[in-house]
Amino acid sequence: MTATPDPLHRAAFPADFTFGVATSSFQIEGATNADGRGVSIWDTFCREPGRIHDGSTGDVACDHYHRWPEDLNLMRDLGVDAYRFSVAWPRIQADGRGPANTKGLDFYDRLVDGLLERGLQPHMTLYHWDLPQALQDIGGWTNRDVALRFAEYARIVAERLGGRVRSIATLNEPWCSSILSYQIGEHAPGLRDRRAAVAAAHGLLLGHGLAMREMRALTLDADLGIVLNLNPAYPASDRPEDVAAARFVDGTFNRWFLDPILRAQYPQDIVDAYGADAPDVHSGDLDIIAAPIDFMGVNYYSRSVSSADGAIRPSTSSYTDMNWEVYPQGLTDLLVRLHHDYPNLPPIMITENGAAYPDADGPDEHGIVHDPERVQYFQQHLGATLNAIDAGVRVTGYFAWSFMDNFEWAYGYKKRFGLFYVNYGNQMRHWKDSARWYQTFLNAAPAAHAPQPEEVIAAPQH
Ligand code: IFM
Repeated sequence: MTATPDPLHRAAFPADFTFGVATSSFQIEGATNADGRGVSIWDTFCREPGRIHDGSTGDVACDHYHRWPEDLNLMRDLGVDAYRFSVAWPRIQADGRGPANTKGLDFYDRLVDGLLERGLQPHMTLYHWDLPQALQDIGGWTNRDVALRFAEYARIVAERLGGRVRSIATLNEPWCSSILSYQIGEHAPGLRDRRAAVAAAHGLLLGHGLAMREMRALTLDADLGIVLNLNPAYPASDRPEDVAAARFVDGTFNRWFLDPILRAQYPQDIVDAYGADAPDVHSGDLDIIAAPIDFMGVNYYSRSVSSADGAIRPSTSSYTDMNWEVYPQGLTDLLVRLHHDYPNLPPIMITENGAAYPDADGPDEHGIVHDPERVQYFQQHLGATLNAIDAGVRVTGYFAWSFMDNFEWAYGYKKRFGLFYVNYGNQMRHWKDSARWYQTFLNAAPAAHAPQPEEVIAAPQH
């Protein structure tokens, strides 16, 4: 295995490796009433008292709906190859069905053209949680009709934009839009019902498979796939009960989504554990869900450590502002494990990786935010990615989460994940040291000698 070069630079990665940044529609766009957009479940959820920690909404967010040209300019200055964004379903079909809203499609059309004009590859996600409220009113993802509506929406968007984007992911993190949303109740629609959550997970996967079928029929050049958030589960000890606890976490979090997509089956141990709450799988569903994909998107943030008595928090580790353990080795382990356990695995794109830190001091007198912990987080996880590539795993891209600070769901605007700092008072974007570091990493030629610190900090071009 090659040791991670110090300092790390992109030349250590395969020449065609894609580096990008990622966001999602509801977290940045704002303009929730513009141009015929319908109401999403997150608009509703934000208005329910106590749901969002700081009482905020997505009404303005980063105002990206109006400021996208400046944001794309910043991405170009940053030097990334690619931008991963998501399409807001209620902008395309206000109630989740029926004819497309042209003005909604026009927005993403301009965005895609704006990316291409700046030499940036568009990577599009169709569903990053902003379900039209009208579809929640008929049961959301627990209603199989919603999976059919999703396939129809996917066709509409792919017909209009699919010829110009590099990849299309159907869903982002179906664990979050099912278990976290219908069982744990932390995300919209905020239910606490395991049976509904498991049904929603199945509905989402079915929607993914049906959307794949619709989009394949269009014979696009874009790669088609899905994005899962995966959480490697480690036992706290070798005791059989701790090992079993970790296996259960792995089963509900990871295998529940990986196995149907890559093996056309649900993991039997978890089907048994769910008992009467297991999903109602119709004949043919699993073949639809297991339609071949061109890439597997992996979002990695942290790991879990399980014991028979519950989750453990290793005391020697450091934690991000989300209280998530910083554990880069988990990314290498996860990628290697996927490679070994799933013979049908297509190339992996790391579609999200990043860390929230408070950035409490805000911009300094030069307008720069100093975020050394985030710089270190990115360095460590890019190194962990490189180690997996060296171990033989096919990883083709890495997208930092996030391009800029944004609406962090139930946490509102208090958690900052951005490479760029957003002043929500005046909507100014500020470079953080992590953005400057990424810029240097992306632009640096392989060094013939170990550069001194002043050589590796490039001045931002903005
Ligand atoms: O902000 C989210 C994103 O929407 C989905 N993946 C995890 C990120 C950090 O929580």
